[in-house]
Amino acid sequence: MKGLVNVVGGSNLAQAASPTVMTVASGDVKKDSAMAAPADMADGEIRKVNVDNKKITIKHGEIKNLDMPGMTMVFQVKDTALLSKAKVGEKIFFRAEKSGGAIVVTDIQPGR
Ligand SMILES: [Cu+2]
Repeated sequence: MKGLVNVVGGSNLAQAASPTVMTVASGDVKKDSAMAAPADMADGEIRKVNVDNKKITIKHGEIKNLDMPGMTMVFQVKDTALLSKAKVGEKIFFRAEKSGGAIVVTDIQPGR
């Protein structure tokens, strides 16, 4: 037989095509530059900051993980440090979670 060309030279494809699995790492999205809101974060605008009481008032959009429509409301914050950089009027992305019957903001990122 003539004309048969062996093109199966190796198995490089297997390596080149190894899929990148997208995982949502909860708790550490800080390093991502925020071109868009991370899937588990809501957008909002800071209306009031109360460092002494660890509270923040946010006019927020839909919070999908809490099944909450947009509104203006007061949140507890997990850590006062989150408030140190918070400014009234600032657009943010934030993460809110239910914790012991309260809704607690666990992360705040600069928004657009
Ligand atoms: Cu709300």
